[in-house]
Amino acid sequence: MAIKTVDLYVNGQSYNIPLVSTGTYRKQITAPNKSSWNETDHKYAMQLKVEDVAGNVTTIDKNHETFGEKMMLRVLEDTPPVITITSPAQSAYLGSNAVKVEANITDTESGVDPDSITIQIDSGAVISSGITKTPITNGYKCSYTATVQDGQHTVRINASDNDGNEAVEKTASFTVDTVAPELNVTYPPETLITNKQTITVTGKTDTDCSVNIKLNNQDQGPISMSGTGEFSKSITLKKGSNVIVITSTDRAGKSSTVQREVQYDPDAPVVVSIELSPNPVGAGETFTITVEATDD
Ligand SMILES: [Ca+2]
Ligand SMILES: [Ca+2]
Ligand SMILES: [Ca+2]
Repeated sequence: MAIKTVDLYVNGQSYNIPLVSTGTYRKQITAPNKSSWNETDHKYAMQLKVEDVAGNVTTIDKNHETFGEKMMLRVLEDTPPVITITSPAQSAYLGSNAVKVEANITDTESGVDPDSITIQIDSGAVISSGITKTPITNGYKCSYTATVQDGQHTVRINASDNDGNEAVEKTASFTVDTVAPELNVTYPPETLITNKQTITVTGKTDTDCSVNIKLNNQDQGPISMSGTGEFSKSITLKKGSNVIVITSTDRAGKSSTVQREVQYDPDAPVVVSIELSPNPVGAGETFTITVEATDD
């Protein structure tokens, strides 16, 4: 007898495999254009049917004792996952040594392999455990709290999909600064009484800071600063008591505040009365002067 047909069934398609030499059938077949990851056992289950001219059929599928494994086709896609770091933002200044690292990792076909997700801070150990992975559409939202020293750091995130495609590594650089700024106000001193209405507040702070001056609760506007952190601002006092609050804030939001109190007294004393007693006075005798005066 003779074989009539040899057919292969893959992913809903059938292919006739032609005879190429006595007893041998061969065909080049285009694989499904989709990863087999989401199939049972991550493989396409194929069926081979060989029929003779009398109508007898031999079917070989994945359950066949000898050739079962040959009927399982693993198909790999080639698009890597996409990593988006959502925290920390690039160039962020953070005020805490506990840094929240967050990223969304997605892959549209075979999907992100959760075990492939790694986080690395600077040149430290590659972290793969302790990362919280919350499923989102086509992937995971990952979060991890890293403990780092003050200073500049870079976080690196890597991942692969279930078909072994590695994502382009994503990085974010950030600065941790937990120390409040130095703030040295050189003028005015802690308390000052002056007859000048305009005085210049001067001082020095860290170079990465911005300075704010409030006079009697009123913002005195932009303060220019030298490259070495010196600042000065001319302010106009009101008569009487004035409160000056100087605040320096660094880029991580930590601030230091200094307060000064200045009395502005523009008025000369007022003499109310003068009395001499006795007057006239005898030569060489004593007399007493009594002065009444006030000052605001
Ligand atoms: Ca992929
Ligand atoms: Ca600081
Ligand atoms: Ca006075």
